Amino acid sequence: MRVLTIIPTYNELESLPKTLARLRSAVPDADVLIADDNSPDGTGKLADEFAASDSQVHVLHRKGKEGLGAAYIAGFRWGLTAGYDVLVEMDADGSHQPEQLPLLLDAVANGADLALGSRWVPGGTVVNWPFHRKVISRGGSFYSRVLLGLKVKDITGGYRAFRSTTLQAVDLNKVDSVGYGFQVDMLWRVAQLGLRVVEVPITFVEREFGASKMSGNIFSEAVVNVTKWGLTARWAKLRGKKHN
Ligand SMILES: Nc1nc2c(ncn2[C@@H]2O[C@H](COP(=O)(O)OP(=O)(O)OP(=O)(O)O)[C@@H](O)[C@H]2O)c(=O)[nH]1
Ligand SMILES: [Mg+2]
Repeated sequence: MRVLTIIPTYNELESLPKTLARLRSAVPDADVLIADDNSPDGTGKLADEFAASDSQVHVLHRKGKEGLGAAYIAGFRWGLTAGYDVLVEMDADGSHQPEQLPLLLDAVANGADLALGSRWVPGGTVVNWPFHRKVISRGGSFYSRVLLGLKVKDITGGYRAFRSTTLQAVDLNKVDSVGYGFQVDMLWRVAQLGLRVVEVPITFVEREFGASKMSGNIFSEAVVNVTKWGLTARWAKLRGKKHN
């Protein structure tokens, strides 16, 4: 399996070198694509330096901050064109431990169309998160699960491995969510296609360096979208039943 790990970055000068070094040593066969949104702190330039000295590291320079979702979509397109079999999402800040990537890759090798790193299944956990973050994450997953009728426990998690055929089956042009909503959006599309989603327990470690890009807008985007998708799907089901 040819694996590409996509790492979106926005001002991750301190975190990126550590994450990259850990990834290259934990899974040396996996190539890396850093998708940088023209970070003012020079992360993109640093990424170029890594790429210059390591032929398995690539950089996608984007013109400005357009959100995590847009960076991943561009990265997916790049990876699909280059012919990778598995495309991985990984944060730059160390929250997604590169040493646990083999667990996700094993799940794909064993038949998963999408392997989800999960904090909220037995064996999964979060290190260094304040109580309110846990409540938001678990509450958000619970709300999405109930509204969308999904069985997955960690719906907003962003440590994921997609089989290339899964991304080919999803209409990427239609995915326009920006923040956490992007993760829910992708999962909702994959689930609707009836593909095989497998949750893998991970230990998520809160970032040590740099600033969070989580914002109120990102949060409300996710809540609004999930509510819209959930109600639309229920309405369609209801109408379908009435016509029968
Ligand atoms: N290219 C790009 N990357 C982004 C953007 N927003 C966030 N990222 C990256 O996406 C990853 C996740 O962002 P974080 O800020 O860590 O979000 P978070 O994990 O929800 O927040 P924390 O828990 O505070 O770390 C990091 O690697 C960021 O650098 C963006 O607009 N463009
Ligand atoms: Mg983070």
